[in-house]
Amino acid sequence: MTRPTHRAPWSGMISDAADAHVGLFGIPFDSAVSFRKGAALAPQRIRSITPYIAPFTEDGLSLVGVQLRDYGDAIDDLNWERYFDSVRQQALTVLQHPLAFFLGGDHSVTIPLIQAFDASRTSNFGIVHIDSHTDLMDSYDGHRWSHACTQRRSLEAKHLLPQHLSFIGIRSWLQDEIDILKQHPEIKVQNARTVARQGIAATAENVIQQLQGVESIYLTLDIDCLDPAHAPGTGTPEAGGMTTREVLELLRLLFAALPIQAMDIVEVSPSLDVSDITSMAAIKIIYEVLGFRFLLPR
Ligand SMILES: [Mn+2]
Repeated sequence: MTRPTHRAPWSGMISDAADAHVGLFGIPFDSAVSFRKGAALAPQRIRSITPYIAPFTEDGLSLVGVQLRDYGDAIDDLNWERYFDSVRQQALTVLQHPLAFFLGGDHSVTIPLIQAFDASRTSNFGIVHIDSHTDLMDSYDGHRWSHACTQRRSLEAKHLLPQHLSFIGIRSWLQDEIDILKQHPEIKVQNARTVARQGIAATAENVIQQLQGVESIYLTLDIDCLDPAHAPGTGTPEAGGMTTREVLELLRLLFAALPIQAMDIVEVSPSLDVSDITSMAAIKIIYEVLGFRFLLPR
């Protein structure tokens, strides 16, 4: 009996090439959550499942030619500021690949990642934030780097204009978030109900129109954008979310039309998961995204 050749991390797509298609980096950090932990376990859990996933997209396109360089995980540091600083530094290397892919961790890890993205830009960039929350708090639980503050920190980035910030799937609010959006009506929010009523194609088209002309985009996907039925393993599940099918269709349309150069998936919490449903959803999304980015015409 021969073992399948993909029985290796990332289904054998691993490459040490400096110019590999994808640079991947894990940030196993969940000290910024407001409710339930476990997201720090996601990068290793996800990696450990990948040898059992065949390297094909759902359309049957082979991912064997896609080269993925895995930079491993950020090293623990009890000093939060120093930790985020080292994440920022390492992200600069990962961002040199055509697609940088980051695995959280809770959503606070997107703060240093977007700061690194900003630092490596010479022109304005856009952000697509797919989540049940806007994460627009100035501070939360007494901290400016909470996972509830991610996009508020992005608004401080040098190359991000508020009109280039796009939210999809929102269905939970805090008062300060509503207030900052009143100050910045140019920030676009398509909440979960809007998405359900108008459909995925219209949702994607609105984002594509909004980000027209922007030269690069960072897409952050909080797994709690999915309905808890599709992603039970997450710290702050919110009922009424998108299906995995809908998110895959949304990403397909966005990747086909927009210059997305970096993406993260955050808030997958293996210790809260059921039968790895949530980790498996993340892997499905990652593999399909590799196909959208490198195997489909743009
Ligand atoms: Mn979030």
